[in-house]
Amino acid sequence: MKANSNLLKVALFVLGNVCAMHSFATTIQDTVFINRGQMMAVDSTYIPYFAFNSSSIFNKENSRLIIDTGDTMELTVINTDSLPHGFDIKNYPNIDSVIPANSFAVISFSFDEDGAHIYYDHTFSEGFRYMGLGGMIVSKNASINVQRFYWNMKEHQKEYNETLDQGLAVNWDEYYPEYFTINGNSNPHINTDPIARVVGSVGDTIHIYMVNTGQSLHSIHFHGYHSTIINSTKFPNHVGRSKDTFGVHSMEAVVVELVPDQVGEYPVHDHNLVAVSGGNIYPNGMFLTLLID
Ligand SMILES: [Cu+2]
Repeated sequence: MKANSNLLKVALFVLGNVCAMHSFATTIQDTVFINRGQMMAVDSTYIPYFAFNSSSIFNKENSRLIIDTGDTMELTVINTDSLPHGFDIKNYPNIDSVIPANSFAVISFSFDEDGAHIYYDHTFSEGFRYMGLGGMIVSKNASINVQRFYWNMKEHQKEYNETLDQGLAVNWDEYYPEYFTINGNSNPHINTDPIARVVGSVGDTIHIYMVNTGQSLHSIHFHGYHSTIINSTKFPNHVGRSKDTFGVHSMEAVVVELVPDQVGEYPVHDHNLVAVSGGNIYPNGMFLTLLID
């Protein structure tokens, strides 16, 4: 009887380990479509645009790809456009995929640490990425119990999108963007996006995942609170700094932790003044509020 019960214990132990291993390394599937469309800016101006969407219907907001740390994502990328497009992940080795018109590719990736990453179209000197094809991948450590918000920041100069749309080159030295978006929206619409608009309570632990898929530097200024950098792709040595302004360079990611210490509604905005406008109208740019009760 003793021997049998030991055998049972061993069997349960092995089974337990197999289950634990299984729950640690899952492969998940997702699909994004490369869609061509027109982005309606905050003043109802239309701008030639592309986006990675979850269906073949164009939407100016790029899909967020969310993956648990340690899992593998098998992503099908379907190109619905009449031109070839690329798929790459910033700072990730050996992807560099080019997808012919009306074709698809399957791309696998995984991340070990909690953080924000950028997937994008690297072709056409990143002209298509500027025109919209830049999205966020979130690698989420599910054992960290926090509230998460996501800001994919871009800026646009209508004339540049139109020039690139004709297959022509632009001079980035003369770039002067007039529209500024987070997840495709400008103020006041950013505040109606529950993924972007920070709502919480005093004492909450809030993580804000920021990526800049535009061309310009965005310096994000928080009123009311300091936050702590917990992840930075460009300046890993800045992790741990507690500040109220966070520079996010083009094609870089920064994750900050906010633990509100007071009640209130406080603005967050790009510290560069033009970035708080949209089509020359203030404050229709990169501007939202934190609402803390
Ligand atoms: Cu301010």
